Amino acid sequence: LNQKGCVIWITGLSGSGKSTLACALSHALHARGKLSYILDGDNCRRGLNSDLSFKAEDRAENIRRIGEVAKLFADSGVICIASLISPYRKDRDACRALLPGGDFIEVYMDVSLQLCETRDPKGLYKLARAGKIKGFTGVDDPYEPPLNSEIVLSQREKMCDSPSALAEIVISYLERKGY
Ligand code: GGZ
Repeated sequence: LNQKGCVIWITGLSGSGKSTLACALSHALHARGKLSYILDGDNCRRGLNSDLSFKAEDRAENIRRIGEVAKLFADSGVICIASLISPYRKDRDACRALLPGGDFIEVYMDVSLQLCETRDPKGLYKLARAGKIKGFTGVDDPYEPPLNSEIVLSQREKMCDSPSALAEIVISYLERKGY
C-alpha cells in the first residue's frame, strides 16, 4: 500500500455536513488511488454500538470505541474517516492521544445551530423542539467546540462551496503533511 494511515476526525452538530464531507473525501481519496474507510456515528450505532444510548457516558463509550477502531485502520495504513458528533472535548482528546505524531487530524464543521436547524435534513431538530427526542445535541444537550482543530470548515466556506470543494481543503492539508 503506497500510503500512510491516519485518522480524519470530523466533529460537529447534527446536520452540519459531517457525513456529506466524509463521503466526498472518500471519493476524492479514491480518485487519487488512496484507500480510505468511513466510520460514521449514525451507522456504527446500528451495529458495533447498538447497545449505546445518547446519555453522556454512552456517547463517551461510542466515541472511545470508534476511536479505537479508527486507530486499528490507521495502523493498517488506511486513511480512516470518523464522522460523529463527538460533543465532548475530553472524549475527542482521548482519541487524539491514541495517535501521536500528527496522525489524528480533527476537522471541525463550524456551522451554527441556527443553520443546522434550518436545514434539519432528517426532521430531528423539529422532534427535539417538540420534546419528542430528549437530550438532543445543541437543543438540550451540550456541544463543546474544538479549540485547536487542524482544520476548521466555517459556515462561510460551507455556504459557498460544494462538498467536493470542502473535501479538497482537507486533501491539500493531507498532501502538505505527506499523507
Ligand atoms: C444527537 C442524535 C440524537 C441525540 C439521535 N443527539 O444527524 P444524524 O442524526 O444522522 O446523526 C445524529 C446521530 C448522532 O450519533 P453520533 O454517534 O454521531 O453521536 S455522538 O458522537 O454524540 O455519540 C442524529 C442522531 O444520531 N441522533 N438522537 N439525542 N444526535
